[in-house]
Amino acid sequence: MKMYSRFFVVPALIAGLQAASAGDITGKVTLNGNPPPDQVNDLIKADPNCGPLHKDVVKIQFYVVDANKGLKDTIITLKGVAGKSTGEAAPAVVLDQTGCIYTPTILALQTGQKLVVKNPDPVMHTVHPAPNPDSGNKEVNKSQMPNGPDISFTFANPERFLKIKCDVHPWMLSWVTVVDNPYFAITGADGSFKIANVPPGKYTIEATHRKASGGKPVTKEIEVTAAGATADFSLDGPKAQ
Ligand SMILES: [Cu+2]
Repeated sequence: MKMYSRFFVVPALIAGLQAASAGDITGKVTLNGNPPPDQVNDLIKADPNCGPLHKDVVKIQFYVVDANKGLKDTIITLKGVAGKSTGEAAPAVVLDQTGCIYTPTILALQTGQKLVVKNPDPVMHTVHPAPNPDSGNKEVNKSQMPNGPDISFTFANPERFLKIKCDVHPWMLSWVTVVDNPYFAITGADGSFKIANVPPGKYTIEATHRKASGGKPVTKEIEVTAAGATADFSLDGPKAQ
């Protein structure tokens, strides 16, 4: 009889743990409509220092969409989890400058999490975070010599698409979304995303792209259980708006 009681107790314990455990939110963002043609970056071509670093024509892509309309670089965030930043303990996020182009151009990190900017270029850049004045984040402008040491920044307050620019090269722009919790994601090349280990509960989930749907958040209501949750979004391209 002892054997039987052991077999029954263990599944009951596992079921109890799962009821209170976190789940993953997964989903996909697609673009409704067609993206506009990419623009040619004429400024970089004309620049005597940066132009020769590129053999091919450099394009500016506002919408990165795959064959199935999956929309890359959409920021996914949750409401109702504010003030839970783990940014100070999180690994740094890297922003690279190669050929006078920021890579990636869309980033997201937490308040207090380090943004490390690298300059492997044979060109001097300035790294100039220019936050929205309402955010309370600080504007800073630092020069970075060719192959110079890394520069680090942190941001104290949440902000959507905080602009980072280079005052030497006006086409250099990167957009950093700062959140105050670890529950966020950026969609990949196929438009999909995953936010892992979200505490169970009801949330408003937001998908924000810098251009699609007018750059405004598109929201959905979800409930996360131990089995997770899914949230798919369709954001409007320029012709669908
Ligand atoms: Cu520059």
